[in-house]
Amino acid sequence: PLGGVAFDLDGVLTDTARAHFRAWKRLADSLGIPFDEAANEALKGVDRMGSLALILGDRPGFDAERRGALAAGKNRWYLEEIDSFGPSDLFPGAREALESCRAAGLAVTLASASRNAPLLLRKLGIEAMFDIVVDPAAVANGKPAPDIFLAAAAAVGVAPPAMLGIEDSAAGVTAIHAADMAALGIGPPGSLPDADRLIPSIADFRLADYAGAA
Ligand code: B16
Ligand code: MG
Repeated sequence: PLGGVAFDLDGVLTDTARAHFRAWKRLADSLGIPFDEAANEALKGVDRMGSLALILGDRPGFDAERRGALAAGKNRWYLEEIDSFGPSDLFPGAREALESCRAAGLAVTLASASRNAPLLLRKLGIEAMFDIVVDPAAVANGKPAPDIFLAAAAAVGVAPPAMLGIEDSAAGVTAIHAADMAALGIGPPGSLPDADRLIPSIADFRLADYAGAA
């Protein structure tokens, strides 16, 4: 039976995937590097420095110091994007999904690669709904490595095969499976082919569909 759920944040509970895209696009434009929504798919779920590395590719002239400055600049633009965020920026059904898991007695965890996740949870007004929020700075390897999902399971004492991971990114689905959890994908039909099940949005989440649940 299901013992816990590991939620991704960006693109699952709120539409920050757009905000991240716009901030990366601004950075790429400033460097004259082509970047579009298709290229952005590969960045979803990937941490800040890893995303920057994907954008820069093998272009020369970007040492660690310059990369740090570029990443900091992107984050300032991203913070501008989410400055006005509040509870109304939760995706429809996000709060209900969290509530249904809590009501069923499941461990509710957050497995977001974002270092801005605690700030965003406060803005969205859902920080109290999580039993634990994994600190991405404390795990060795980012998605698609399983570390953040394994850390979520360990923190609540649930065996990974009894966890359901929910993700909007290919890197995240790979990470969930590498952690030996079931993967629920959020995205349009045809996206995330490796997910065990795909629903268009968190509003379509029905806990009973994943049980042996609770
Ligand atoms: P930050 P998630 C990820 O969050 C985003 O999908 C990804 O686009 C972003 O680069 C990453 O967080 C790091 O975010 O720059 O705020 O630390 O999808 O894992 O919730
Ligand atoms: Mg995501």
